[in-house]
Amino acid sequence: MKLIGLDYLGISEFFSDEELLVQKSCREFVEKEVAPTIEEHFKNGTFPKDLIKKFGDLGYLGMNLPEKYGCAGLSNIAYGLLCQELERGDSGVRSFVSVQGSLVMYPIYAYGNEDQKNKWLPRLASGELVGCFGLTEPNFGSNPSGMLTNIKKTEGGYILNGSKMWITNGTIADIAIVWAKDEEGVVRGIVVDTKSEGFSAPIQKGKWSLRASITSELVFDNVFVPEENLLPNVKGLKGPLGCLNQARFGIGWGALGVSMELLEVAVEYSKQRVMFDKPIGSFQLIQDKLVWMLNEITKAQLLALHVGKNKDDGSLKHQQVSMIKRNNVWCARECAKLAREILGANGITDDYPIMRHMMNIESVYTYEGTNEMHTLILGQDLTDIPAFK
Ligand code: TGC
Ligand code: FAD
Repeated sequence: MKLIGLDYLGISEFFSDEELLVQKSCREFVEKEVAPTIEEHFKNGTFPKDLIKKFGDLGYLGMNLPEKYGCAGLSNIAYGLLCQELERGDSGVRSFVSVQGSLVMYPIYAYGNEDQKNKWLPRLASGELVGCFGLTEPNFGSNPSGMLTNIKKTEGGYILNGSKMWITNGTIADIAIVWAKDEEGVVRGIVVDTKSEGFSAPIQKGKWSLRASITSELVFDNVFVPEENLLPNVKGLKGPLGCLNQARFGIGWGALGVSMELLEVAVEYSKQRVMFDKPIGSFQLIQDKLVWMLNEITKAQLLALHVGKNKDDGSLKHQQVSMIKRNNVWCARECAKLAREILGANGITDDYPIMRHMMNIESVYTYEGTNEMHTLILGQDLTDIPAFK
């Protein structure tokens, strides 16, 4: 089997047949189930909820987690290719799968006890339950260590107070993984049943980006959380940051899917569109843009492949994840501008996916650590000097 789509350097041989099969079947799934309705969902600001059960049936939710919890147990590279194909469809669709698998199932898997894993993972894997991940607060985005959301011990559990902002899937979630400080000021992770008294999740409106994705505020007004919902096996900010490594990895691959589609659309258009009696693809200035995209996408592919190999063999450093997230989302953002230029006026219409991807990628550039945060993480790794403050 071979990679579908751009493979300029012939890297198919570095993927297993199982991984290539994931790519192929997800490509077909996106063409059949996502592409026909995504523009309408984007315009209406709705998430295609009918996909949730289908994701579950196909093993897309927590794909790289073990089979014993109802997951597919596939490699991290397979998960990366899944994200690539889903995001080619739409960043909002990939976001749903990222949040569910990397930010909700992963912390239960990595920091939960056996009872918690058995209680929640199989139902999250099947799509019966939807989860969300609450880290960001209105005044603490890039710097989550300042969070004000807190838990206080009470009989049989904890009382949760505070609020979270910009939370993907918040309004439709059955459970929320919430990061809050305990009475000693230590960050802890808790699983909050969204039907609890005092919990609300109003939808955030007015987005021009990631419109086919639900984004919400989470408000906790004296919410009681039972003792058994505290994730016992992690304390401190490394808990949520450890989850972000999983999601940032998937985003790095997802952004590749966007870049690849943008290049394909731009190449096709440049061969068809005639100006000054010639296809615009015959002009050197157009070819320069296409080759820039080809070059950067190919480098981004190699980065994704190698970071994926490191993740699969257990040698991955979180700074390497910052590199793939930073580079590959930047690449997609630049490709969106170039593809839009090549299509001229047609580039701004919904006849092509360019503006939707361009608007989506603005969120992707900011969430899961802004481009600047990842620059500083890498800068610290090089110099041993943190430059955040
Ligand atoms: P710092 O002192 O550096 O670290 C605190 C502790 O955490 C450890 N650590 C990590 N552990 C695992 N993975 C990582 N990536 C880690 N980075 C740091 C560190 O070793 C330390 O451990 P210990 O044992 O010494 O306690 O923490 P800091 O407060 O200085 O923060 C560093 C900074 C700025 C890099 C971090 O806060 C950061 O990454 N900020 C960006 C925030 C962010 O990415 N938010 C994302 C919210 S979720 C989201 O956007 C979901 S979008 C969902 C969708 O796809 O729709
Ligand atoms: P700020 O931190 O206010 O940053 C503003 C600007 O200042 C940025 O350019 C930033 O890079 C820059 N900046 C900040 N500090 C520094 C510095 N030290 N040096 C240089 N520049 C700096 N969060 C969740 O917890 N869960 C979710 O599910 C989730 N989903 C999201 C979905 C969407 C659609 C969006 C847009 C966001 C989502 N987020 C989520 C929040 C996201 O993680 C934050 O938006 C992100 O971490 C940045 O925080 P901020 O928006 O408050 O920006």
